[in-house]
Amino acid sequence: MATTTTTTTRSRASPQRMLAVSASATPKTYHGRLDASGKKFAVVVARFNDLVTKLLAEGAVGALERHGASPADIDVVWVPGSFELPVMAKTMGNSGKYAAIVAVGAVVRGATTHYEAVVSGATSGLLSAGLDTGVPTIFTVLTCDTMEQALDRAGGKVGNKGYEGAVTAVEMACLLEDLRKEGKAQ
Ligand code: INI
Repeated sequence: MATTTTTTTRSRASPQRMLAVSASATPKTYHGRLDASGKKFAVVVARFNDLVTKLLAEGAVGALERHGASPADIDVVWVPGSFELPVMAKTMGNSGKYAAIVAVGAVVRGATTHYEAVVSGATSGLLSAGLDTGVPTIFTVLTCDTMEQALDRAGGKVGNKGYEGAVTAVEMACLLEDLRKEGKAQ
């Protein structure tokens, strides 16, 4: 059987040698821990459709506490409607006090003629708030056709999106904390 010893005779920078080096290295992989202890969170909630948003906010606070946040480290701030969520999230994010912000609202198509305006304002506004502040700003705004669909997602048969949003907030806060410790995020 033919054998080869070519790797020992190639120059140090040969593609084969580089392949061998990179094959032995492993990428450093980061996953957000789910540890909310010692971090401060804000839950900004729209009062419009508060039958739904109260349940979402309760789910969010429950998730933060379940993952170790102290109740004293959770601020719940009520604003009139989902359209007002971005400005509050942005200004609170800019305070530098919060590890993450959960923005909670419920926009129901049947309840408004300006559904699209409210949804697009909340969506792009919350995205900008997170990007501008660098504080994870979690989009927990239900956009539903009916109140029944909204209630299904606020502790009903489709779970509680407030709870899920808060878990996302904890994951992002932990990821950023870990990356910042290593100088890999600002
Ligand atoms: N705000 C909501 O959060 N959900 C809605 O369904 C809604 N509807 O139906 O109009 C709504 N409107 C109010 C809006 O968010 C503002 O508070 C208002 O336009 C004043 O800026």
